[in-house]
Amino acid sequence: MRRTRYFLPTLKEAPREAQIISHQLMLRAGLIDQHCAGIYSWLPLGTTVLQNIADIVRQEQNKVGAQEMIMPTIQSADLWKESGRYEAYGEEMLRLQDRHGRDLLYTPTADEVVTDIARNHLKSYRNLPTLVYQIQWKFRDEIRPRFGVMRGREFYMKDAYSIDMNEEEARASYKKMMTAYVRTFRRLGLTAVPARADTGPIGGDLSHEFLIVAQTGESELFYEERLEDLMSQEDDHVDVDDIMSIYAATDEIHEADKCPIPADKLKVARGIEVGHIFYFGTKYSESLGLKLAGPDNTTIVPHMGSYGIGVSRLVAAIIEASHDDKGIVWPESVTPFKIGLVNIRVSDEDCTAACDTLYEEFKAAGITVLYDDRDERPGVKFADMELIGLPWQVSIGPRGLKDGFVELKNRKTGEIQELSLEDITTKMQEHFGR
Ligand code: P5A
Repeated sequence: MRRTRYFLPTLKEAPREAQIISHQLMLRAGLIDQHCAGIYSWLPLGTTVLQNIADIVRQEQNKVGAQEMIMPTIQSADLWKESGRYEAYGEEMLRLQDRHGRDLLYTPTADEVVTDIARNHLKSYRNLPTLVYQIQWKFRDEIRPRFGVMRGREFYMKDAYSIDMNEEEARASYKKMMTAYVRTFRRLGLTAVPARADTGPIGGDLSHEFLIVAQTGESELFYEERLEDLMSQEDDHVDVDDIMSIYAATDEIHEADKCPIPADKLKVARGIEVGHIFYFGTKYSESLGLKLAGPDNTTIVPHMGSYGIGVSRLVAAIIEASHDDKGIVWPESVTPFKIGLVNIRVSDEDCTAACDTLYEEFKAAGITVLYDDRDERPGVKFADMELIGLPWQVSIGPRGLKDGFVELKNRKTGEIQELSLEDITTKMQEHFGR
């Protein structure tokens, strides 16, 4: 993508209303635009990151056998009246009416709709286990939306739902999802801590919150240190029983005098909740009358769970976990472009020719690249590149070119290498396995 053609409005200063670094950087790097309180437009750069995160979430859901579907954002209130949550949900629910005066609402979650679909279409225990998910916008009329997309009113969530014939099978689905979560957060370059949590208004009896350790986190977190290593190791292997056996709790349920972890192994930190999973038994299957034929002429009431990941919140959480004083430092797995190519002097013919060639080569190799071809001062271009945080910067100036080299900079380490024009493409192709 050529920068002269790309809609990327960067800002030198952060707007005053942005209190935390991720919100400041998201506004400055042109990822989002505030529409009104807690509601944002995603600009091209932000949209690409959001979709890259959603893709990783999707791949890991598919890998454990969850099936993607799409449920409505506007839902009929009838179903919620039936489950008893239309009144109970309170002011966080955005309620609307259609032209016939029928009550509707904008989905804050889809437990009711999934249960309704199941009761319409599932007949027998042989249809179980059923594991489905969607990646869909949600709305919660938060009383105090803040920190940008971290706590928005409209936000993007992956919500999965499991339907099983009994508690034992439901716990197996829960562990499957837990495995998918561990792999997802590892691939996003994050260390997420799965903390035992109260189930809150969702109800039920088994629940974990996944929290990213960051100073600006809203929750306080207590956990055994070795959990960090298990959650951040780089392979696909997940020992879910081991992970679930390790102590981790938020301040809501942590009791210092009952903590099983010796003080020298206990870590205390702040965390951002990026995921929350629940096993809630027969809560919705009972209230909405989901019954299936069981074995030997019996009837079963399925056991259910629901599993959320805050996809839009993750964009902010990744920035909280990965930035420096110059800007964002994207992990390679979610970066909007792999390479930022800087033409230091567009008026120099050789320089521009070399940049154009390299740009075409990267594209041909399937490596995404943002090419800063603007007629701007180098300082402005470099500051922008640092701000938007692409993992690799390639810069070409007349002086280096005369001696036959271009500069390759690693955004994270700051390490700079001088390479020939030929070597740079090969090196990047090898690095990205192209
Ligand atoms: C689980 C899936 C649920 O809604 N029902 C379906 C369950 N859980 S939850 O914990 O309430 O939300 C899941 C994740 O969504 C993110 N999230 C938010 N992100 C941005 N702004 C908000 N206002 C917001 N509220 C929830 C969190 O990451 C949460 O873990």
